[in-house]
Amino acid sequence: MLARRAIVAAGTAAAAMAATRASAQAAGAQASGAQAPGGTGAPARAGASGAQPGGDASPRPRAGDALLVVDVQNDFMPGGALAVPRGDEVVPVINRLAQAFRLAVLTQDWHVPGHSSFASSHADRKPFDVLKLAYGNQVLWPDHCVQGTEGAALHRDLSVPHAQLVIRKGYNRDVDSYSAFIEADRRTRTGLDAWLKAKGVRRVFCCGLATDFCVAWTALDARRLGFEAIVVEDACRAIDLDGSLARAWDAMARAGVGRVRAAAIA
Ligand code: VGL
Ligand code: ZN
Repeated sequence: MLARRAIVAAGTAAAAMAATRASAQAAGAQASGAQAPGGTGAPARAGASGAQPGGDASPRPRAGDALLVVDVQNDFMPGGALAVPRGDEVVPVINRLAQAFRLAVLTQDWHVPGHSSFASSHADRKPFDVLKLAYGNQVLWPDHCVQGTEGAALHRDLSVPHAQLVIRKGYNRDVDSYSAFIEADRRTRTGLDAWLKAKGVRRVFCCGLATDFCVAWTALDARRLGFEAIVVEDACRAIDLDGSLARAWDAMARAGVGRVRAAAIA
């Protein structure tokens, strides 16, 4: 069932192929060994770890807040190409939550065919192997979220009609991007940081799929870039293999990422 591999440097684990129950992926470690949530490599320090800078700690949405809805896409749903267990359960929670936010951003994992994060793009490799690419270790996934496909589409019941921005990421063939802010090369920006700052956003609430990959990387980068960040835990679902979820939460706690339940917000 689980393909488990020792990974150098970053707590890479395995993702749950729900459909096939085949296996899995790593612990929120991203491609580069540099800073995985809970990775064993030397994590880059988040910009301001520890206390939330400024502001009160209330999770009630206020001016300067935005909701980031990460990768609520068909391929991450049960039966999808890279299924997250119970991933569909986040949809009604997010729909309700989103109504409490004036600013909302959606993200989509948005890979070109033949993307370097796909096992199928490499000879003699299979999903959940780890391969060293130019920027570091990359977990190899089943093909997923290919641009324009049904698998890359947002879940049909996701309802955030007032979302002002959709950030698509992972479209550079040779660079993956779990984070909605910075690609796996740890240099290329998606533009989300500047957009949020132009809108006066100081605090982001993160939800979606998967807690221990794209949500965690997004929240950690938000901290690195100077935002307060809070993950809405019951509006996320995880891959959670080999303790990857616990490691992700640990990394987020150390970086000053808050954690709340949706009921505390709306
Ligand atoms: C994700 C693995 C590969 C995610 C995206 O959205 O968490 N995980 N691509
Ligand atoms: Zn992907």
